[in-house]
Amino acid sequence: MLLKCDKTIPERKKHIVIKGENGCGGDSSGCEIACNVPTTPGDMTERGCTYAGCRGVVGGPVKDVIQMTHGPIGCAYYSWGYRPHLADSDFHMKYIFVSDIDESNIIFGGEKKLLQSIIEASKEFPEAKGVFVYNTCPTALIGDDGKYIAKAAQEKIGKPVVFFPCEGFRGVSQSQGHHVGNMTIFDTLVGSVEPEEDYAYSINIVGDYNIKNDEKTFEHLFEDMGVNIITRFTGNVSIDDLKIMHKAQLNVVHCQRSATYIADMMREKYNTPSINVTLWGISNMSNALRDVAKFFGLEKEAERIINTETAKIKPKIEYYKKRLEGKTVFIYQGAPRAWHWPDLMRELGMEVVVAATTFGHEDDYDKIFKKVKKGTLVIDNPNAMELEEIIETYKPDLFISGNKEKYLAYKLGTSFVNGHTYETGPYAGYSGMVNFARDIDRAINTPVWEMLREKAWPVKNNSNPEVV
Ligand code: CFM
Repeated sequence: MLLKCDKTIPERKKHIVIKGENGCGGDSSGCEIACNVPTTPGDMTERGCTYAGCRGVVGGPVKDVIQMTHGPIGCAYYSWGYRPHLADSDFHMKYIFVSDIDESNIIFGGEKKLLQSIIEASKEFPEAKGVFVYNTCPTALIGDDGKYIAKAAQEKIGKPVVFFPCEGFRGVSQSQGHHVGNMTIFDTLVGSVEPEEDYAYSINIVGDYNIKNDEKTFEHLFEDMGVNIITRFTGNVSIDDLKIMHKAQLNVVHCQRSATYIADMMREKYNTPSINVTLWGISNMSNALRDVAKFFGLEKEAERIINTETAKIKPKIEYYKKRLEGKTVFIYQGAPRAWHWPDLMRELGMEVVVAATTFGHEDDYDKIFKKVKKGTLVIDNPNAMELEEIIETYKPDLFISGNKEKYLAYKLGTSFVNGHTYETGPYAGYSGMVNFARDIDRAINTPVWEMLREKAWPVKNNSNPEVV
């Protein structure tokens, strides 16, 4: 379908589908939506670039390496500090490193400057265990050989220097950057050391970035069950952990958009099996523990933990459910959270009426169509005008989205929860579910919205806003 604001971009029609209409069956059969394709020129997409997906999402959380951008200072500045992928140290969040390419380097080349930058940074921070170098559009376009420089720098400083060919223009969104990040880490680090220890009952958590300490909500549950976590890919992880990932007996894959690649590569090379899980929500967390337990024969332990943990949070969830029952939600996330979270909404008695992703692929939309009800609007890569029209038309009780959309929601008098960087968090696991419910309750039921809406709605319904 085409929204009113899209008259000048008819290409958007293929990206907007209502479940249950035009061949998109109620059982989700025949639901087709255009996705993971280039954005139409002129359409003000909210997508990020390949560099953003590689530097910001996959490589950036590694806590003990120098995170070096090879490019203009702006690329580095805007990749710094916006995503709370926390760790038990803050080196990776506190400092920003860039080769600072300028006009003269564009003309005469930036390779020397990159080499100098790596050497200088590693002298300044001798405690860093390596250097990750991320390529950007300009340095790729002028043909700098970053891979060669990384090799030369590695010999000079005696520590791993990993070059990520993640120049921004490489893909249609940040999703391509996830892929480059996975492939580079797999090719350069995984399996580069062979420790002798016993790795029985060991797993990797693949595709969790420890947003606002999400991992703290579920790591201890797996450990209580008798399972060791070797590597987190890549939240709160050391470069040393990435080197021994291949020792795990099972990959437990959480974000199935940004990290399935490495699990697939490990299956092929090391025969490491993997299972997909969702670590948000009560029944999802329980199923994740059950599935991992089944693999290791620890079913009894899993049931013990599930019973204790669910009993602990039950009264709180029931309290929030009473306050949230029947509320409608618009979820717009990068991709997987738009299909992970309808389950959570259901557990709180709420219903998703619109679901959108910035860079979802076909498999993400398949899952969304399976999880949402007939009549739900599903939209790919929405722009700000579309978001505004949707909020005004559907008037959801809650909009779950990110920093870019936060103030749009507030201006339209709509309750908002930040699903990317979290208001408070963490939101994963059992205890995180209580935080999530609390933040949703605060957002929806705070009296300030009623007062503001009285002022906001008349503006929205007035055909001549200047006179208001
Ligand atoms: Fe995976 Fe993510 Fe997401 Fe993602 Fe992201 Fe994120 Fe996200 Mo923001 S890795 S795809 S690129 S779950 S930063 S921690 S919240 S868009 S839905």
